[in-house]
Amino acid sequence: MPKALITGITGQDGSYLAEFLLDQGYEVVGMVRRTSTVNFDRIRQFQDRIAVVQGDLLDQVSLINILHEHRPQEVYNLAAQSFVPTSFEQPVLTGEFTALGVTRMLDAIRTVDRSIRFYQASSSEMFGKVHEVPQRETTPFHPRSPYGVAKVYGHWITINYRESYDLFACSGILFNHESPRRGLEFVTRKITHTVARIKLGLAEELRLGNLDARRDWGFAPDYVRGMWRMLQHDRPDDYVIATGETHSVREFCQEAFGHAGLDWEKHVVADPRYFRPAEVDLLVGDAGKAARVLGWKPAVTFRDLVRIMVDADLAALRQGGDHTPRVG
Ligand code: NAP
Ligand code: G4F
Repeated sequence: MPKALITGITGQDGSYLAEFLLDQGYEVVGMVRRTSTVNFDRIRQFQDRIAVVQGDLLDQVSLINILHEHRPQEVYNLAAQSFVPTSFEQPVLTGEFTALGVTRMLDAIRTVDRSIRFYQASSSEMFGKVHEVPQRETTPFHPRSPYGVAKVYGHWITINYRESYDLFACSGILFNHESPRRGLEFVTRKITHTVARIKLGLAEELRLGNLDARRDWGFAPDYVRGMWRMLQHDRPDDYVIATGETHSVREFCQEAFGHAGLDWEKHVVADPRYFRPAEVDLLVGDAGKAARVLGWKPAVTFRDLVRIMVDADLAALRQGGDHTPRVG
């Protein structure tokens, strides 16, 4: 039975990846950091089928100990401070988690077992102020936030360890991917969750920032398949994973409110608090290399993604009531 270690297992992608790997017959070890109350909402349904271990990307000893004790063949490094606005408020901490955390894990692998295959969760935020459209593996980076800068570091240190120590290390440049498990502060989930609350009479307005920003939005379960395929190939390499379609935040609103039978213009309010010091205006990826080499293709379209998310938020609110933590 192959064994995989996932950092960031309590996040959106970590939870889908763990389910996918369990279905493939893997033994899954999930690394979680210590918190005063447990935060296992996304992994509760399969928690008894995985090993949960404590570790932190800030603490290299914990990473070395986990690798020694559990001996995984594959490591998926998904843990990060992943919210772009927070990276402007906490740039140093973001660098510690999202940039140096990658080096800590790579060096732990170099020390403990160089045969481990390593996946780094890189991001389309690295393209930032884009130099070409669509963006592909060879497009130059121009990050626009401390988060984007930290991810560029993570990407290059992954390549550096591959070239220096012959590690099987891959960097997956994933464009935005969403799901009903997306954190509530990210724009897609903020929209679908508020649409559901408005529909059920629990809210009246949705306050948003830049409606003109365009993103290439895919479905997270499709994207974790891409991560796995990278580590099954016979050579380590870097791949863009994207749908090839781009839509504005405004279009996402239109689709989400429309699906619930609501008029978005009656509810969406512009709020300068949600604008960023520097914006990424347009992202659209070319996943041609992943299609050719890995046979990867997305299954869920933009329209279906919005519907899946709105329907899930409506169902959850109808079933469980409104326990929404107030964000932002
Ligand atoms: P997410 O939901 O924010 O999850 C982040 C995970 O990282 C959580 O499990 C969090 O644990 C963990 N974490 C944060 N700091 C840590 C630390 N110091 N030590 C150990 N664990 C730590 O993110 P996601 O959307 O699943 O994304 C997964 C990865 O892909 C991230 O690296 C993200 O930057 C990258 N990425 C995401 C997208 C996207 O569109 N989703 C696109 C490109 C790249 P807690 O539960 O304790 O907070
Ligand atoms: O949903 P967002 O916060 O995602 P963003 O910044 O694109 O980052 C996400 O995708 C990256 C991949 O490209 C990941 F690496 C990263 O970890 C994260 O998962 O914002 C999307 C767009 C932005 O242009 C933002 O300015 O939506 C715009 N927006 C407009 N109003 C808003 C809001 N974003 C948020 N979060 N909240 C708003 O009220």
